[in-house]
Amino acid sequence: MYRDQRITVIIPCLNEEQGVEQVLRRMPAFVDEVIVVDNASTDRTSEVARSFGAQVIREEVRGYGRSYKRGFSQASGDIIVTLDGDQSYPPDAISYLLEAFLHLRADFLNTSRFPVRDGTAMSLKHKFGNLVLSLATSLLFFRWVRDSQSGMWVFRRSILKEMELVSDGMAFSEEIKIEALRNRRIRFEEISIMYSSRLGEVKLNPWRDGFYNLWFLVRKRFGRL
Ligand SMILES: Nc1nc2c(ncn2[C@@H]2O[C@H](COP(=O)(O)OP(=O)(O)O)[C@@H](O)[C@H]2O)c(=O)[nH]1
Ligand SMILES: [Mg+2]
Repeated sequence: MYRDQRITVIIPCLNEEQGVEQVLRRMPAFVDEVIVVDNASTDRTSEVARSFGAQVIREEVRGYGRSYKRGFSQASGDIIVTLDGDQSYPPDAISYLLEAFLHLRADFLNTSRFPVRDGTAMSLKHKFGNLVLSLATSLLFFRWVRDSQSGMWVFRRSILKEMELVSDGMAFSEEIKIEALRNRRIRFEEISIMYSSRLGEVKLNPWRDGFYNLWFLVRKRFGRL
């Protein structure tokens, strides 16, 4: 519990046996429920996650968005916090994020990885792709978003029923933010975090996912989704 709110953390994992251990080791004690969605990993992700006390759900169909939707359906907390299973997002920032979330009376708090301070955390190509996608999101939806691709968010579970989340893939990250920021009943805020280099292998395919996400933004904006 954090200030009388029940906290659920959801971590989607595709072959993250190294990273998930470090993420779970650093999980604050006030977190009530940790759900690891194992996206049909072929390594020991599930065993490792279970041994560190997480509840593991296995999602057989691959996809980042698909894993999250599966995780949301199992969550019981008042507030949901998300992060990758690769140790790139800081579990020790959760208390600071919750404090900001409650203080700002936000319903959806996005985190921004920018400016990236750790020189090894993100390649120039990734920085450029993220800049283009965040700029496109801001222009298309008339709202300044610094990091439309960040994987760490804090939100009230109750707002999920107001959202129409169609993406099963990497575009899910921008989609959930768009659903939050264009809904007048949802208060959207953004705050900086420290982003570090991941453990294990990168799952993102920068060109394919980057262009797809840009195309997804346009379709989302002009009513095809
Ligand atoms: N790309 C991808 N990531 C997945 C999938 N299922 C779960 N994930 C997890 O989603 C997170 C994001 O992927 P990652 O490679 O870190 O992407 P990046 O953070 O955008 O560079 C990681 O924790 C992955 O293990 C999937 O089907 N595809
Ligand atoms: Mg990652």
